[in-house]
Amino acid sequence: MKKKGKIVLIGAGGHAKVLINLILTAGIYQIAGCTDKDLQKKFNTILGVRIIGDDSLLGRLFSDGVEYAAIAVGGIGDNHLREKLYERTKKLGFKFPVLKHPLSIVSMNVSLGEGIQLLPGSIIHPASQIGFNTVVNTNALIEHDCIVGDHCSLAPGCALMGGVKIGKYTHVGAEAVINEGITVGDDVMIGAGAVVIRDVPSRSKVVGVPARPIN
Ligand code: JB3
Repeated sequence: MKKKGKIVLIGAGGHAKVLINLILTAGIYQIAGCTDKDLQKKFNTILGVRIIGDDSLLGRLFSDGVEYAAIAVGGIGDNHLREKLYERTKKLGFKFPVLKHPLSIVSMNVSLGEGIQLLPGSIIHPASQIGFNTVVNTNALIEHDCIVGDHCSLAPGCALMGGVKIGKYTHVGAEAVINEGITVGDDVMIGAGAVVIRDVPSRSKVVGVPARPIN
């Protein structure tokens, strides 16, 4: 049997638990441990996985044969942190595999960037493209012909209808719905439960039904 590659998770909070569950359920990698910037957590375990120290250990881990990494910081409200961790870790040589829970569905002609995380119940329909390091959380739906940028987070239960376009770093809140053909810019925050019926400009926040801008 082929030996499983080793993966390190960067971050050891709630999102890390969800990823540990995904990786162990899929049986795809051996988890080498989690790093966390909070050194008080060092040597604790989460779901049986050891928190080995902070990110200064990553270079040594790579030299010791840990080839893969996953950004396990959820980044709610700050997807730039996910980007920073991704870029820094990539420079050390790590690869970021697509992490797909066995209960996530990826249809035909879908393009997935590296480091995408597909949590249980998420569905991506045909001809959609998802940029790298994006989280498609539990039960999120991406309909046909959508384009989602890099470093986005799509929260549980949100739905992007056909042909929606989303820029980089954007957060789509839980259970939010974005109607067919809408374009959402970069670095946008869409509140939980919002229903987006008009295009949303970059660096804005919208909430409510129908979704309206707030400061
Ligand atoms: O809403 C859902 C379903 N999930 C949320 C997820 C997407 O985002 C979840 O409920 C949380 O809101 C959030 O999960 P996350 O990011 O795991 O949050 P938290 O439980 O607060 O844990 C973040 C961990 O990352 C903390 O232990 C931080 O110390 C750690 N951290 C922050 N910056 C870092 C860094 N760890 C490392 N290694 N490096 C950093 O730079």
